[in-house]
Amino acid sequence: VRRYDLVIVGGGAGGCATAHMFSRKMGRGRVAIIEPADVHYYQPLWTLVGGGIKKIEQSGKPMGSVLPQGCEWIKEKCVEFDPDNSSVTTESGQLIRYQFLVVAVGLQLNYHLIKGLPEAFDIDPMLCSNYMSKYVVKTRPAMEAFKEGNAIFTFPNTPIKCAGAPQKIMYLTEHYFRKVNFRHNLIEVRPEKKEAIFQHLDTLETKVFPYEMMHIVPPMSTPKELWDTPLVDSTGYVTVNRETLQHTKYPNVFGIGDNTNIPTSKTAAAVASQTGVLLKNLCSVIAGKEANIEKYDGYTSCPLVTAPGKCVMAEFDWDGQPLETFPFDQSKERRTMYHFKQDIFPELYWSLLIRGRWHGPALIRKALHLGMSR
Ligand code: FAD
Ligand code: UQ1
Repeated sequence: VRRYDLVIVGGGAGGCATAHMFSRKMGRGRVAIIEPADVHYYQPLWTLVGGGIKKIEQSGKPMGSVLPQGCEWIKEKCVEFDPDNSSVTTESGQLIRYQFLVVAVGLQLNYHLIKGLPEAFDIDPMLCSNYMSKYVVKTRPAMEAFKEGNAIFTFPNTPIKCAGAPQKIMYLTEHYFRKVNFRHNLIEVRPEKKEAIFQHLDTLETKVFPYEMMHIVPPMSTPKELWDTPLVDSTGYVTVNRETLQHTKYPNVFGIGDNTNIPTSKTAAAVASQTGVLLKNLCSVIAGKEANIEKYDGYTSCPLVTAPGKCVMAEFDWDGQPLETFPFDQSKERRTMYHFKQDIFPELYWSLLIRGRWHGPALIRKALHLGMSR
């Protein structure tokens, strides 16, 4: 049995930032991170990889090079959560005990819930999806090979990460774009006939659409290892206090990022703001005090790339109220905002966010609004 003061499950945006913040504070050997992946991807770049503007290699770094040195990396999947005994178990059966736990396993992509997938991706070059490294590289070639017919862009019937991404790729394929059918859920792909079967969410009627190309956004859920644990609600999301990030039943457990039930749009920008809150509140709990030092305000953001070189920077909270950083009209398409998306955010992500040193733009927003903003 291994024991750590703090165990973090998941080494994506939220988990990696948490590992850095707390191994700095707690010292060498006290923090462990459980993460099976070899590569850490900056997923927001995939919109531009799909659009043919960046290369897939530019979106990833070896996991070992981004996780902190002072933290123990357990390169495995976590398969059991036992919060009543403050322990987790890895795939090889290692039991790991903790005093404090941070859950940051992100979202699972459920392509398999669409009949014919994922196999159809290997059969038809005109099927693509910006949500996975293996399929995002198919998007640009599909656009180029597209001649005429229907280009279909799907949006699933579940919460998803970066809800703006399905439309960004549609804008980037804009001239081929014909017609949008809302409330239609993709349930089957027949690559041999180039047919997509959709079900209407209200009438449950099914409709067959011929497609020439199709960008698929899969249904998403939390990773299955979390289901049926006491950490999650009936929909599988980790139940945390939306302001403090502390678990609602287990005070020594916190959650961050896409896998939580915080009612805000799931983005890395949201994760950045949450890291600052997690740092203060978990430190307070470790010191034997309450988790009420800082409150998350629901900040999230989605740079909507509308064309190469153009971007609308949408920033809002969990009520959909704008929380804009810059003192100009952000609802306009701007080249400067595109520059943030393409060049500044990737840099900010690798050099600060995943090292726990970028807690979102709140301070900049307040300064630029002369203290008049929330
Ligand atoms: P992730 O970063 O997904 O990390 C989860 C980690 O948990 C992974 O490393 C995974 O291997 C690991 N894991 C999973 N299961 C287990 C397990 N059982 N045991 C151990 N480890 C496990 N955000 C923005 O802010 N702006 C954007 O423009 C933007 N665009 C996007 C475009 C696309 C195409 C995509 C896919 C995402 C985009 N996002 C964007 C969203 C952003 O990438 C996510 O919100 C962010 O990565 C969430 O961080 P996370 O730590 O919660 O999860
Ligand atoms: C952000 O902080 C961030 O993290 C580096 C992103 O990358 C994933 C973003 O896409 C956005 C929009 C932000 C928010 C920051 C500003 C300055 C608008």
